[in-house]
Amino acid sequence: MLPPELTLVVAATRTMGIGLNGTLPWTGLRKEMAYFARVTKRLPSNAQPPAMNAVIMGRKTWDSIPPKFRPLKGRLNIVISRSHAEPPPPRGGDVDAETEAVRVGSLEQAVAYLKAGSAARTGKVFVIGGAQIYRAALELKEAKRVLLTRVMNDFECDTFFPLELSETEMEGGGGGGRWVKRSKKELDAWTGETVPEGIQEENETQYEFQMWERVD
Ligand code: FOL
Repeated sequence: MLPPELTLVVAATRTMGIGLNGTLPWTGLRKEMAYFARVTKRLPSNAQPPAMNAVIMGRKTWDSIPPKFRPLKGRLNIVISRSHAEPPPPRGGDVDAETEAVRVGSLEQAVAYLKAGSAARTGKVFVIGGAQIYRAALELKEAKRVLLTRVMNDFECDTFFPLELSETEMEGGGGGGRWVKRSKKELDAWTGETVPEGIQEENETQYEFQMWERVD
């Protein structure tokens, strides 16, 4: 398999806040969470079951997911923690993705694990956080895209997405490269969905679904 493209999925405030005290800064964005679940599950058009998309996350993000939703169903869950220095057994080994997560020691190991598996078994590959894992992903050329839910309200945050994505100053940090916002049509085409356009409101919180891509 070729090195998989990585798509970062994140909901962030205007100051790129993503977390507070080990959890999301807001509650009750149910449709936003449903969007996350649908988009990360939906296979690309060139794949079919039993292929699954993969979600790569850090151990703290894994811990933040309510146990009843863990592992995220219908997706191959890969969890990164430094205490897992040993590479995992190859795919087709003893890992039951329906009941548990694959554990690896680094983002590079997660990517290597997917590369070693058969291409027929993996669809899209998503990086779902948190900040440390996003930062590592943004250092890699394979990180091509960010599905950003821009939350318009201010929430107290202690964890931030390590890349500036602002409509005015388009030079981002985090591993270099130039990031451009794609159109709603391009977002629909990539996700395979008709994504609601414009400002959404839920639980007195406003947000917008966006897609950004790195242009080299
Ligand atoms: N990206 C976006 N757009 N929104 C998020 O809330 C988000 N959250 C994370 C990463 N990227 C995101 C990390 N945090 C669940 C909980 C926390 C979490 C990620 C996922 C979770 O429980 N997901 C279930 C949905 C269950 C439900 O329907 O409420 C899932 O099946 O995906």
